[in-house]
This record gives sequence, structure tokens and C-alpha cells, in this order.
Amino acid sequence: MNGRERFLGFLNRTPIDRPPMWIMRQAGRYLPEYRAVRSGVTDFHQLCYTPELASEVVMQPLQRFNLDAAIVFADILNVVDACGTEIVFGQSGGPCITKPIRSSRELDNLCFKKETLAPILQTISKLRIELPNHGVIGFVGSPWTLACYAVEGQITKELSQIKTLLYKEPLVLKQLLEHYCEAACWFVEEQIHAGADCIIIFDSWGGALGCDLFNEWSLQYQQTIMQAAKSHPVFLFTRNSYAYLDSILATKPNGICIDWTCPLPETLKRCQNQDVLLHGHFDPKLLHASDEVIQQTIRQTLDHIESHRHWLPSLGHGITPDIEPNKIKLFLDTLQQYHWNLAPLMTI
Ligand code: 1CP
Repeated sequence: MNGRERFLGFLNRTPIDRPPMWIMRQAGRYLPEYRAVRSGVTDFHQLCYTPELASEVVMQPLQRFNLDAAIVFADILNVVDACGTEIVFGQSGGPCITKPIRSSRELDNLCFKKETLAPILQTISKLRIELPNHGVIGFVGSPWTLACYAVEGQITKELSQIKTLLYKEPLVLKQLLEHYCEAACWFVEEQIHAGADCIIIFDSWGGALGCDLFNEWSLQYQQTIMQAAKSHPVFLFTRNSYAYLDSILATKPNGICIDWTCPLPETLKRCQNQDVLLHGHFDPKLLHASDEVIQQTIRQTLDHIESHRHWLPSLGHGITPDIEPNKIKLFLDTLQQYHWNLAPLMTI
């Protein structure tokens, strides 16, 4: 069974020999070969918008590790860029928006230029041809998370600018979210046409909204994007999402990505009952532990799960630049050598 068959089998709930492997930010700054390519371009945008370079960095982790799926190399903020807002990626790698959107005046400057995103679609088409044995994953940022970056300018965990806008000028924020939602729907449809097997909606900042606001300001837009994907598999990722699990499951996504703050056995059971797939769970910082602790943590976690059929075990957030590549290999090897119980579950 090759990686693509395994990945599609997982998505389609057909028999597989083991869960497929894929990790958020598997291409990126923790790899010296990525840093070498990155140092040869003037800025991060050039990397995202040059299909030859973007696909080269997608391949890098596939050459090092036994991975079953590749994620297109781009950034959620490419949509913000395509909507006419300038983004600077500084030396630290974090994005900064020099002219944040904070009033109706700035809304007038929004204008979606689809052609900006065309090179990313070309990268997906290229990957689809060059990686016949791997799944190909596309992605988009949730309108709420895109707006967090566009309104804050430089993000902090208080999100005080966007929350001020939400309470002071809700109609301005609604218009901004609708604008990003329309662009995201188009982009998702085109990624599917270009060959993406699955789409992830990254709602990295949805967890900051709280239960009373999450549906109205984030989830409903994600639902619209899911509808644009029609029956194609879509995974929703909201950081810190356990409090919203029922609302998220009610939208009937194909799958969800979870971080380490969600209790795994309970979350998995609730997902399995509704035939929703799960991705993620482990804290990336676990990879700073000794090899023995990493192996023991993985095995103990897996031993506590009755059926592994609905779970693609992985890190619950992106690999950070401080992680040693050898620890990723150990993480993947330990998972791949495990004795999985993949019997189909009797769902109710
Ligand atoms: O200079 C550099 O090399 C820039 C570092 C970098 C990289 C490698 C950024 C800036 N983005 C990326 C790639 C990226 N971003 C990918 C493709 C790589 C892969 O997964 O293999 C993906 C899927 C993303 C998605 C992304 N970007 C998210 C959603 C997932 C998450 O991490 O929560 C978010 C929030 C961003 C914003 C962003 N862009 C870059 C950084 C460092 C950040 C995070 C900043 C922050 O809010 O802390």
C-alpha cells in the first residue's frame, strides 16, 4: 500500500494497513535544507509564489522521513495578500501587517486579485503529478483567523484590536469576514480542481473567541467554505477547541485536527460516534524529551485507545524551528512500528 492509497483509504474509511502519517509544518525552518532554500530568496512570498521552489521544499521532508502525505507549501496569509493587504515576513519568520484594517475606510481598499494565488494552484498541480504515491493536502485560513492577522497587524494573544472592532463596529468586521470567506471559497474550489485530496481550514485563533461568540464569528464561515468544497474531504483545525467540540461536530466535517488540550480518548469516542476523523494530538514540545520518554508517551497514549481507525496520530500543532529533525524521525518510526487496531468500529 503506498502513501496515497493509505491516505485516501483513511479518508474514505476503506481498509488500511496503518494510519497515514502527515505533520503540520513538516516543511519549514527546523530543516537545514529548507533554511538553505529560504536564504536564497529575497522574501518568504517569493518562496510561496514560485512553484519550482515551493514544490522543492514540499519534497524535503518526504525525502528524509516516511510520510504518506504532502502539504502544499504556502501560508494562510497569501489570501490576505491577494485581497490587497501588504504583509511583511521579518527575520523571526512572524508575519507583520504594516497597515492594519481597523475601520470601514480600510475596507474600501480590499480587492481580491485571484491571479496572486495562481502560482499556489500551479504548485498543487505539480505536486499531484510528481507525487503519485503521496496524498496532497491543500489548505486555507478561516476568515476569523485571517482577520485576526489583518486587524491586529502584529498578533498578540490578547487579540485586543479585533475584539475592540467586534464590539465597537461589528458590521465592519462582518464585511471583512465575508470578503475573506468569498476569497477562501474560491481558493478551496480551485485547490480541489488542481488536485488536492483534502483541504484543511486553519482556525488558529478561533479558540480565543469563547463559546458564546465562536459560532457567529468563526464557525459559520468555515461551514460556508466546507459547502464550497462540496463532498470533498475537509478537516477543521481550531486551536484549543475542546469547548466547541459539539458545535464543530454539528457542522459534520469529514475530520477535525486537535491539539494536546483536547482529552484524546473522549474526543476520539465522540468523533467515532459521528464517523468524523481525527488528526493530531501530541504536543510538539514533547519532541524535546529524551528518546525513551517520547517512545513511552506515544505507546502509552496509543495503548489507551480502543480502536485507532478514526485517528491519524500526529503533532497537535506545527513543528517549530527548535525541533531536531532526528526527533521527528523517532516520532514517526515509533508510530509506524506500533501494533494498530484498525478494525472498523461499530458506529451508532
Ligand atoms: O521565513 C520563513 O521561512 C517563514 C516561516 C513560515 C513558514 C515555513 C511561515 C510564516 N509560514 C510557513 C509555512 C506554512 N504556514 C505552511 C506550509 C508548511 C507546512 O505545513 O509544511 C502552513 C500550512 C502554514 C499555515 C499557517 N501560517 C498558519 C496555520 C497553522 C498554525 O500554525 O496555526 C498560521 C497561523 C500561519 C501564520 C504564520 N505564517 C508564518 C508564521 C511564522 C506564522 C505563525 C505566526 C504566529 O501567529 O505565531
